[in-house]
Amino acid sequence: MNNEKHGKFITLEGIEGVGKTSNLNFIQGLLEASGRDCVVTREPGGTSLGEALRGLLLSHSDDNMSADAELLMMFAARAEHLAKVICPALAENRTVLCDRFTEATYAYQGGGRLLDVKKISDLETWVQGDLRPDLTIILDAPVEIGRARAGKRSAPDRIEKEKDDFFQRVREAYIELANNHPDRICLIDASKTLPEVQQQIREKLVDYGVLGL
Ligand code: Z5A
Repeated sequence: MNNEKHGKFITLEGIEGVGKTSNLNFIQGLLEASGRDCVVTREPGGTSLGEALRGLLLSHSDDNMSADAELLMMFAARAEHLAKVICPALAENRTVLCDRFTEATYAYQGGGRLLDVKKISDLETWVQGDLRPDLTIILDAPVEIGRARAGKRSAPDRIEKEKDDFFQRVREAYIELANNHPDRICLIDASKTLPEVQQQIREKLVDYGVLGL
């Protein structure tokens, strides 16, 4: 893969219900006001093949899907997303704002499903080469807060139906990722009110050089 990139690649992560969707438009607004041309996308998804895979991954049509099949489908969707959307946009100097990316695989398939992290890092290298997000914002909140917020909406999908201990491991894996890569991954306290969360996000975008002061 040709990983020559010019635009900024920003990803938003966290357990369900922490506020990724609520904050995506806010971040897009800040970036566009600063003159960046944004592409907003999501994983799994972002292409017609990726959205079809998302449907298979999240629906209850195959509740007993093996963890390896789930992992490979996440990366199949990602390979298509990189080839058709992310890499072309970065090459055109656009800013890509993506709702979840590979850190979700480390958190959910590694932390949640307890898959060998080496399988994930091998696929990451194969599919992405040396491309990594310039900044990953992890919205962090206790599992009970995320689940209570998410629970106010629709019926749980195939992954959302997992138990609290699964999401506790997902949360811990996200915290570990932030601790291991402070140069490109930051944690936000998403248990606060929405305006307080957005203030923290604004500060991090400045700290990481995405926004001017
Ligand atoms: N997945 C995976 O396993 N491996 C991978 O590699 C990838 C993904 C890429 C995709 O779901 C699923 O795929 C996900 C991980 C897995 N499964 N799970 N769980 P998704 O990302 O599309 O959906 P989600 O994680 O389930 O997100 P969500 O439930 O839509 O949550 P959210 O976007 O973070 O939350 P929200 O919709 O913005 O907010 C939820 C509610 O809380 C809403 O009513 C808001 O008004 C409210 N809210 C938000 N912020 C606040 C604050 N600060 N205070 C009070 N209330 C708030």
